Amino acid sequence: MTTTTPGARPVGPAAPLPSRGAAALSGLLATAVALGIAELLAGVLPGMRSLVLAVGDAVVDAVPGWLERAAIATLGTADKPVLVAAVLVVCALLGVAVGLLGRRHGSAASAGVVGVAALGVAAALTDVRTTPVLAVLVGAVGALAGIATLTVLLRAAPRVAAPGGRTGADAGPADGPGVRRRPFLRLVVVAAAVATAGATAGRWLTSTDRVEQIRAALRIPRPAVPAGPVPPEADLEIPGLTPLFVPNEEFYRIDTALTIPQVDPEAWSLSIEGMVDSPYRLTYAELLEMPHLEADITLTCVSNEVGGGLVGNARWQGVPLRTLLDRAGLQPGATQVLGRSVDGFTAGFPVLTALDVEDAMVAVAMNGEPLPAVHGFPARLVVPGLYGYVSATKWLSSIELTTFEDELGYWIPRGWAREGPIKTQSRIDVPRRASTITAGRQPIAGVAWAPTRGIEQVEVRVDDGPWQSARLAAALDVDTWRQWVLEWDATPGRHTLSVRASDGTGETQTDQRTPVAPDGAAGRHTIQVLVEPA
Ligand SMILES: Nc1nc2c(c(=O)[nH]1)N[C@H]1C(S)=C(S)[C@@H](COP(=O)(O)O)O[C@H]1N2
Ligand SMILES: [Mo]
Repeated sequence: MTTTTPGARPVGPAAPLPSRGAAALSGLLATAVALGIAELLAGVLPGMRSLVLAVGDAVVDAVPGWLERAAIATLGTADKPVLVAAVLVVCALLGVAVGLLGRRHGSAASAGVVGVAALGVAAALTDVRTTPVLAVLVGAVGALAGIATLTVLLRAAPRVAAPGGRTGADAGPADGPGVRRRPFLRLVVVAAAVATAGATAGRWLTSTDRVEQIRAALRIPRPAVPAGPVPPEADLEIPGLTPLFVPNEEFYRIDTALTIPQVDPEAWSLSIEGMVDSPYRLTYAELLEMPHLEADITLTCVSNEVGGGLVGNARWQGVPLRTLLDRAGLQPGATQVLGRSVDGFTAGFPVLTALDVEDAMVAVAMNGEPLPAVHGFPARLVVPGLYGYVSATKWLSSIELTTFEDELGYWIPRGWAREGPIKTQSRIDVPRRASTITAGRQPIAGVAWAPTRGIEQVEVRVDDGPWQSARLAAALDVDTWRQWVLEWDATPGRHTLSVRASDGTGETQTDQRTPVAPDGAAGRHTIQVLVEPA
């Protein structure tokens, strides 16, 4: 037998091997050093991303649509940290395996380290933000650092006699307690420090601070076409009722991005391309200089359950989509407008909608400030009347004119409908579901939305009673949700409250419940409350 363990001492058969614990720890640290170095390089090099995040993104991309939906449903927005943690745990386990392998088979262990790095590189190569040469380079440097760490640690690791080897006083190089631990432990501390420092520095270098500073210093020009004034009767200001405009910090967030894309507006541009006569590019400065439109638009997610919180209303400002399309000159065959994000996400909707829906825009501001990073800085699409998954591309990098035969948006092959018009919906905010309130006069209040059609009527039913018309807050716009309230004389006992809205076409929400997939939940929000005697 020839010993190929990295750092194996030149001894004969059944030579003492690094102890299992020390070998496992060595492998773990070798992997950590490899990842730490890769993180550091990813932070320093433009055109390079974290290999860990690249693997996470690749997992998101690869899992079937139903699993992705289930993950979002059970974990909510915690799905992202959970995924990153899972990738790290798998790396740690692979590291331990490599370390144990290294006890006897050094070159196989080195190959294992290369394999772990190669997984990261393969994932990075599928990422549009990564320069391929850099990914390979970073993977190679990380792997070399990992192999070096493994070799040095295993060489210094405390040893035990190999099974079947010599034991007792005769055991030779097998270590007595405490004999060779100290140099090994010193190296362990060094390796852990290198890994931690690399990862921390890398993360810090890619941190949000820089783009956030640029964003904070921006001034968005006044819109050429401002939104109308907000009449005081448009917000009923009932405690517990969602405000007419949801503050940016509270606005729901849905996207596939593991980490929020940090886009430097100076380096960014938007291209209008595909089936157009004259494709062109706009810089951020050019986009700001064009005449802007301001509009109050309610945005919602197709994954919003009846009564759910994946809906919000904001004042958006940007360049009308029609202006941008007109300038490019649409070719007759073009039927789809496909927005593409800097991270590769896509969402598409019919050209007819783009031309018909007046307030569809490339937005640069949300509620009076530059788009927050999570909501798509520097620019995103907002199209009234369409669920976000087919329209509201954040971190927009291109608008491509194409057809539904040639290309489909990100979510369509994952089990969602090709077209996603928003269904008329209403939600009870007050009283809260399953809450206890006191008998007497109590408001039942909430919001209702049917973007592009408007809300004409909202009715509330208590138990099996008649449908009663709620009082509607003043309408801002057909694209904006409306608050509503019904004063209720609550009597002691358990009660069931239901709501239904009718849109501007006169159509009333169905009571037939459908799940969110494939084209959005239908059905009426119904809650139970307990009324206690006053
Ligand atoms: N780049 C990118 N844009 C995206 C998404 C995404 O995953 N990536 N998700 C879409 C979906 S499904 C919705 S509902 C809206 C949500 O926008 P918000 O996070 O600003 O509320 O963004 C849309 N735009
Ligand atoms: Mo969505």
